[in-house]
Amino acid sequence: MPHSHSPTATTHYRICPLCEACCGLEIQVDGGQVQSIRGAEADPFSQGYICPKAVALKDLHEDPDRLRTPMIRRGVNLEPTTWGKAYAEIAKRLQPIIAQHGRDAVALTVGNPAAHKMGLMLYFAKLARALGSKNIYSASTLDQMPKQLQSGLMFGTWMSVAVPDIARCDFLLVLGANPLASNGSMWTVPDFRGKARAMRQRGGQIVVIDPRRTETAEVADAHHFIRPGADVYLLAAMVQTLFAEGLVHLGRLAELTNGVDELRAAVQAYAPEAVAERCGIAAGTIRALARQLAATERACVYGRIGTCTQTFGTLAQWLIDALNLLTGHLDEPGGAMFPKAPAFAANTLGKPGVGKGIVTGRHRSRVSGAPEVLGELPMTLLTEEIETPGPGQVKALIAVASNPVLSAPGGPRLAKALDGLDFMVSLDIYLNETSRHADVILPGLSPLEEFHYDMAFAQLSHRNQARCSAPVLPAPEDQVPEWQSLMKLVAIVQGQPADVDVLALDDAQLAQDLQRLAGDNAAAVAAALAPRRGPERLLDLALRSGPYGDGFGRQPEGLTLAQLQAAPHGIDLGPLQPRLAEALRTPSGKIEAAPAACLADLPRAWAALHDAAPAFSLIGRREVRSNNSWMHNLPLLAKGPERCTLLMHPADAQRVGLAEGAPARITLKGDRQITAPVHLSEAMMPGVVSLPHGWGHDLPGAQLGVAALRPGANLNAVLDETLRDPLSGNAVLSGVAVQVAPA
Ligand SMILES: Nc1nc2c(c(=O)[nH]1)N[C@H]1C(S)=C(S)[C@@H](COP(=O)(O)OP(=O)(O)OC[C@H]3O[C@@H](n4cnc5c(=O)[nH]c(N)nc54)[C@H](O)[C@@H]3O)O[C@H]1N2
Ligand SMILES: Nc1nc2c(c(=O)[nH]1)N[C@H]1C(S)=C(S)[C@@H](COP(=O)(O)OP(=O)(O)OC[C@H]3O[C@@H](n4cnc5c(=O)[nH]c(N)nc54)[C@H](O)[C@@H]3O)O[C@H]1N2
Ligand code: SF4
Ligand SMILES: [Mo]
Repeated sequence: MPHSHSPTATTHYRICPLCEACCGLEIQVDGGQVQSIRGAEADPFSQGYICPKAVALKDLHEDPDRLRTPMIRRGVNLEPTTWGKAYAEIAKRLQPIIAQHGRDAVALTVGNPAAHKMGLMLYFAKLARALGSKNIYSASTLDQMPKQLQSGLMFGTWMSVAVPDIARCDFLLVLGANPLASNGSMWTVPDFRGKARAMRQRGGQIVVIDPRRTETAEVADAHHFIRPGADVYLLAAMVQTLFAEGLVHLGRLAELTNGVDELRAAVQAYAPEAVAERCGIAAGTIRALARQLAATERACVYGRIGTCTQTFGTLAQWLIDALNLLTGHLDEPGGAMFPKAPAFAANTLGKPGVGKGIVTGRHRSRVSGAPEVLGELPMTLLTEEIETPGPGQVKALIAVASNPVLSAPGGPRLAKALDGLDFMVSLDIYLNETSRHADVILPGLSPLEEFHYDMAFAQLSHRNQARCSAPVLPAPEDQVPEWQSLMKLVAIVQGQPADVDVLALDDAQLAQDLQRLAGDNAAAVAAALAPRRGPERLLDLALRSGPYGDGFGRQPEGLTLAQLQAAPHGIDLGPLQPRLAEALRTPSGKIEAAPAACLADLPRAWAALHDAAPAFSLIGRREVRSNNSWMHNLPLLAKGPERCTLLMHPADAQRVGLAEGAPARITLKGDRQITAPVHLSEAMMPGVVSLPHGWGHDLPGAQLGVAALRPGANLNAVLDETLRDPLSGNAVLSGVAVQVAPA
């Protein structure tokens, strides 16, 4: 229903691209201007829920600092230029580097917004393939790579991620996640607060394990502090308890599971008494949690970024799903279930129930020898690959929607390394902390100007669904969509001239792909997809050949993009269904309860069990009005109290001589230090301090007028880029030992 009084106003429905909740928005436009943004009540998935970030889409669209033309370096300055000149410069500079130093000399990074823009996601993959460099880096190794690796090892694909079926769950154990602030992650669940309330109203319980008594803990039934990085011990002791007390019950999955005996043997020494001190949780509490999980018919363990960004990240993810499996809660209503996405899900393709599984370590990083995981190397190793001379040294970088100067540990060292590159391109909508190092910046469209479909999050949804959005506003005629810029880069790294016709190239690539996928039917399929192009065409192909699709006529009632576009609020595909027998893609056709890589890594945790506690452990946090490193330039979100503060327990503060509001110096070692104001909080576990990431907008050369007014401190200027989970390559961002003193 239109809310505006203006007769010329139009109403548009748009999925919010700002976080993983994927809320449906209702946007009123008049005279080419956004008049209002509110939750779309009729959206079957989000039912009207939104948070303040969605309203700030207007600020983002109108932000005068948002780039609308390419930028090119002239001396120390970046200046506006034409698209033609920008592409020509890239070809002129990049092609000789590849010719002289080889493909590995060009590195790619891709950041978080690419998960929310299908043009970026699909065409970044094409660029990586065309370039053929080993130096591919992404935000995944600052985030969820342990979850993806564990899911791949146990269930066979990198996106076979089990998510809580909250609508039917009666006991939810949450570790290292704060969905009340983050709105959920690796679990697309708009309005967590409402769903948690509904769950508790019908008698369900939520228990939170976190070194901070978070906003989520406040709405839960119980909260237990845990010493940072100790989740592996808590989880192993819970698994041990299940075995020791005869509480293991796999149910119908028993005959579909390998490795239960190996799992039992592996955790045998992890009695709750052995780990209680390291966890900061009493042995009796650990046992009680295991018993409650086993005794509740519909229950689920959910762990998120706090359990990933630590040195035992993959082990923790493994034990989380081991608990779900051993208590009969995997693939069961109310437990941890596998969404069935309408498009792009590897666990809906090919032969059901068996597959190639996943492999890692097909190559290693040149300097530190870290294994490739999901085709990537750890983000924290990019700096040394730029700094270290020799064959294979990184000489050029293409950064796509990625701001590692703020978002990766050791940011200032990376910034210095970027200045040593021969050439750098950023695809970014701002001239910011990272793109200021580029020789060419190619901007993208505003989200309101683009077609949208959530490739990744439909695979992680608490309910099966298909939704897409048309552009709300027309794209300016002189701007190029990002998929076309990426296609241009594909051509350039293949040695083609900068003025190549990217639309023709896209057509040619599709024809090749269809030949492979559809054989004799390739021409008919291509005709059925016409006249769509680019990402929309690939989406139509994926939907129609997907599990609900029309199969290009084989299932005439099935889904097509045209059908989806005719449903303004999308299509509800119902509650999650048990589907693991069909969804498995492991070579054995079984759930691997004890992956060899995890078994081999577990002794490392045992060896560290008695490591001394540091004076202070530094952890991160998220707040509703902030989003990683790039939404601090939007006035609506930037106003209000200072957000980049160091939370500290009052007793700790008193001990080191800090009072509310006083500047604290946080030191890793030597001159690795930052300063942030203290905010006293009883919600902090003593010995643990918390600072949000993504701040530090005071670097010269950036063009962020609003953010620069209150820059905050860069947490990643102090964190240690040498710490990572050896299995997944994920950075350690939590529980890092620091000193805190008055500044
Ligand atoms: N210490 C610490 N560090 C962390 C984390 C933490 O918890 N603690 N969290 C980590 C996590 S989970 C993540 S995902 C990463 C995120 O880190 P990044 O992957 O670097 O992502 P953002 O910080 O969101 O920065 C996004 C960049 O993309 C640009 N951008 C925004 N929209 C668009 C667009 O539409 N097109 C293009 N081309 N560019 C766009 C922005 O201007 C910005 O430069 O940070 C990680 N860093
Ligand atoms: N408003 C807002 N929303 C966001 C983002 C944002 O920046 N702002 N970022 C988005 C992104 S990219 C992501 S990946 C998601 C992340 O979504 P979440 O995983 O929900 O992230 P956080 O809110 O940081 O919650 C992580 C929690 O882990 C706790 N923690 C830290 N160390 C440990 C530990 O060792 N053990 C345990 N058990 N807990 C620990 C922290 O105290 C914190 O409460 O959020 C997304 N949503
Ligand atoms: S919760 Fe996330 S998806 Fe929903 S409105 Fe807020 S930012 Fe957008
Ligand atoms: Mo993330």
